Amino acid sequence: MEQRRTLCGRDRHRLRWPIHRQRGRQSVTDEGIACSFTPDPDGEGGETSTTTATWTNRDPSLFIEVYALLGTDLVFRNTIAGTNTEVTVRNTTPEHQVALEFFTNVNGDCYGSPLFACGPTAPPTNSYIQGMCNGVGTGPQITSAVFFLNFLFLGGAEPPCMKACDSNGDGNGDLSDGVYVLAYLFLGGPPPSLWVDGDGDLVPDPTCTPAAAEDDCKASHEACR
Ligand SMILES: [Ca+2]
Ligand SMILES: [Ca+2]
Repeated sequence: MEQRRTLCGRDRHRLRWPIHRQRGRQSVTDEGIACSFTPDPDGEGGETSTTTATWTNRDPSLFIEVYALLGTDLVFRNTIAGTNTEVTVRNTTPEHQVALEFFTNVNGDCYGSPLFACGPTAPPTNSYIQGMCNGVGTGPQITSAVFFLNFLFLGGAEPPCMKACDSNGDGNGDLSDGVYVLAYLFLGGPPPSLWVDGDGDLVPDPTCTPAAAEDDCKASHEACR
């Protein structure tokens, strides 16, 4: 065993991909790799931010090489024992992926696996229909305008997706948004600006819009799930 380890260690750079990457250890992890990102605790730059990768390891390798991957920029970080199922890579950003290459000997020759890479899991994107402040149904009704006015002035329930209550799209949520919805419903006023004409009849339809991070959208609207 020791002799084979030495062989793999000695030859691994010469035998690095593309020579052997598509052979050998194609399925060393049972369920792929999962990653999570931990930002710098003091929030002042990324010196101590980390990305941790975990995986199952049903067939331990001789060793595993660990890389940080940013776009197409692959940077070697370190080599860890083949029995590991977790590694933490430092000085990463949320955009970084951790890439692993598993090495072993096959018939006395050293093989590296294809790269297994993962990035932090993006939070799910909530979607909303602009103008539908209460998030119920498929388009604004008088109840959604009343819901927003209740929230603004009477301490009513918080909207599931605050951005949706900005019916006229001016960036503020206020009384004019309730008026805008009522004008749309009863006076032939324009629909909310984020609606698009989904069926081609030249009339904008209630449209699910993915919320941006700053949109304060805690849950998807019922019709957008
Ligand atoms: Ca508004
Ligand atoms: Ca339409």
